[in-house]
Amino acid sequence: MFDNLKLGVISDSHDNLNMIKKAVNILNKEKIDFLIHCGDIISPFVIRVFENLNENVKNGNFFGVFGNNDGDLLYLIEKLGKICKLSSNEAILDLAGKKIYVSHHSKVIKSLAKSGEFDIIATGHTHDHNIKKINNTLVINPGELCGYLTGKATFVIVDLETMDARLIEI
Ligand SMILES: [Mn+2]
Repeated sequence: MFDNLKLGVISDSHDNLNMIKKAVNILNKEKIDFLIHCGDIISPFVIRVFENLNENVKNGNFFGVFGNNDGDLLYLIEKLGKICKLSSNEAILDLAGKKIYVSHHSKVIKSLAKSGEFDIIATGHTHDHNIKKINNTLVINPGELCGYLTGKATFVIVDLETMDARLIEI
């Protein structure tokens, strides 16, 4: 049986290696095909844990944008950049025929969703998870992987065929 393609969406991991490790284990078990990090990665040393992602994901299917707290851009690009395609403010992706917009934070998400240009819009920053549909656009904030502010470490897995988005709490 052929499995539908799956997209993992994570954000605001803020160096919590323990939670990143748990998330990577779940993402590997779920056999995700693509992974997006919506920013606030912080230290380049997180590569140690992210490099345990399934080969398929870390060989060209891991994407990220910088958040407002990402300071060491040089080493993030040098270290994490080995397995993650990093963009500065925003990324526009085409994954399995789905158009995806990624930004750590934006004030025009609603307008962008209403434009109908994207199938998925993924953001972070607020640390609060939120999954909603605006017309035909799936708007996702996976919440905080670090769990520091809300006490809940969360992320999202999207089935790219059914466009069903599942919130996972670690
Ligand atoms: Mn943050």
